[in-house]
Amino acid sequence: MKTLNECYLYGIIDAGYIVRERLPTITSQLLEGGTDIIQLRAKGHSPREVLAMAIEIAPLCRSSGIPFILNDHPELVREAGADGAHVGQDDLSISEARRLAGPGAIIGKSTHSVEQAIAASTEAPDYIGFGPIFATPTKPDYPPIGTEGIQKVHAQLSLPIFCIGGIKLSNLRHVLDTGARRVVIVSDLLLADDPSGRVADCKSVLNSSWRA
Ligand code: TZP
Ligand code: MG
Repeated sequence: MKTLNECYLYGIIDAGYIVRERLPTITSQLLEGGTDIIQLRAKGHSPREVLAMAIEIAPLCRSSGIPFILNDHPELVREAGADGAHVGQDDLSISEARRLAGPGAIIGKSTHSVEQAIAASTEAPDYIGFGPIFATPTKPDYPPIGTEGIQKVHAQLSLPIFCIGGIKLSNLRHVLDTGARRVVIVSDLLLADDPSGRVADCKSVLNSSWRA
């Protein structure tokens, strides 16, 4: 399986954007395009529904050698055949999520400011999300934090940092120029006419960018 260090494009399958029946298709499209890591984010769905969705996605990621992360629900990681869980600021602690997800699971955490990112790093997550960089309909209640903090978090922290929120093919180069190395992209991949092609285009921008 790809290590987190090798992951630059993180695709989230947000169930709010996808009709249920298309979950396996969109997963395959993201994988085909070259997404490095995938998360299932199904807000408002019951644990049973999340598990059922995850069980469809996990084997596809597994056979591509790509880590598969559940948003919330560390307790379902093993049963779903997932590789880890992602927790928010108001969710379980990293250590509690690790305990529930089991040995070797990847645990990531959302952060919404430089201060939160530094605080989160003391809990030793495997990676952090940092954003929303720009306003986004995918997470409408969170004020955008802009690109100013990006260089600072990268200077202060050595764990993988995925910038997130309103990032698209059209602004990806700009975000990388402000210091981002790794990104999460949700709606721009899921809503593209050709999700696999959009992933591939984003990957080539990421691959062509200079990295410290
Ligand atoms: N956390 C911060 S912004 C965000 C999440 C889950 C949503 C990002 O979605 P999009 O569509 O790429 O802006
Ligand atoms: Mg959460």
